[in-house]
Amino acid sequence: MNQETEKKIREVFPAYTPMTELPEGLELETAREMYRKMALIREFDLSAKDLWRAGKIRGLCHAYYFAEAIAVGACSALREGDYTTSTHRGHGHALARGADPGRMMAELFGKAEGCNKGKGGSMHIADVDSGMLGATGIVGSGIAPATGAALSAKLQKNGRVSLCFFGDGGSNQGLFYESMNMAAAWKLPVIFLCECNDWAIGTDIRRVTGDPVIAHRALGFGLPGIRIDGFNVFAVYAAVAEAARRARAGEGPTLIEAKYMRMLGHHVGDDQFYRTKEELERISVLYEADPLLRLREFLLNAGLPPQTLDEIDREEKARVAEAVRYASEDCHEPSPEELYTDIFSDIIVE
Ligand SMILES: Cc1ncc(C[n+]2csc(CCOP(=O)(O)OP(=O)(O)O)c2C)c(N)n1
Repeated sequence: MNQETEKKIREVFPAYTPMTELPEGLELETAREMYRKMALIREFDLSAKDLWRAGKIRGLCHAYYFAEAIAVGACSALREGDYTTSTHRGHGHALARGADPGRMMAELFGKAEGCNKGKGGSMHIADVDSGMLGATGIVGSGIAPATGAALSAKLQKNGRVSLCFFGDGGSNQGLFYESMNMAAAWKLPVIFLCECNDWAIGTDIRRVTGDPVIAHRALGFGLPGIRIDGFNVFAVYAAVAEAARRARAGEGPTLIEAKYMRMLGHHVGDDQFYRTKEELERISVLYEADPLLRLREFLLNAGLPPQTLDEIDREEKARVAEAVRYASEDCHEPSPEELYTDIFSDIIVE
């Protein structure tokens, strides 16, 4: 990226940081696989958007477009067995933890073979086997279960860490403060990761938030709070790796605010007429900071041949196409008898 473009990006997005080197402890092969995960999420959500707009899937559907570096950077710094909770915008979180795209797409189609037997839809994907305890349409409500999972890890001394994703809108929910307070007092191994895009549907953060720097809120609880570039997958990885190290060492929680920008509407059917033409024009420079393209550029500069990355793009596109085919052709509508089963949660966090 040339200096002129970088300057323009910083004017709109001051959190921008260049991707100059691999973070400590991260191999180039792992970074390449992070690219694969980001490409998968991008393709999955662009397909879901088209399918929703074509009337093939029902219920609200929120794209993780342009936030891919946050889920992938964060989940790559976690270990198998660690816990995550998610939001209404959770496809990226589930895929980054390793959930199966076919079963996820079946869930979006409301099919019995879906991760939640077709009863949850886009906003309620859970994949407990991969550590994804659940997404939720109730804004901010993943924060308390993640704190509870961290308490269970602490009591059982199993070395696990719990990470909750939530938005800047979610950060204005009371249970965020209750959870942070309890986690700080009891030094629970939990990471609070705010995906801050400055918008909650059509409400600008500055209208409803006294101090729009979410990271500052950690101060009141005696915790470290950091703000990072959410378009930079390495910055996210490094911040979560350090927070996880702290958590496993018994030093307690961390609040991370990953800044990014929501380039599409709130959900895939939202044409966001509440954003002015001037704002949309102003942020259009951020297409130059596309998190997927930034990682691609880094990998090319590190010596990976373009063919390798093109091949990954093709493979992940094919995976998503197969997921759509599976969901629409091979899967079944749930039977009416299923209506009254699985109504209450029986997930036991071991
Ligand atoms: C408790 C609650 N209040 C309001 C809503 C309606 N609602 C759905 S998404 C949303 C905005 C959430 O914004 P944010 O947490 O910043 O996440 P983003 O959509 O930006 O990823 C709101 C207000 C809801 N689902 N739950």
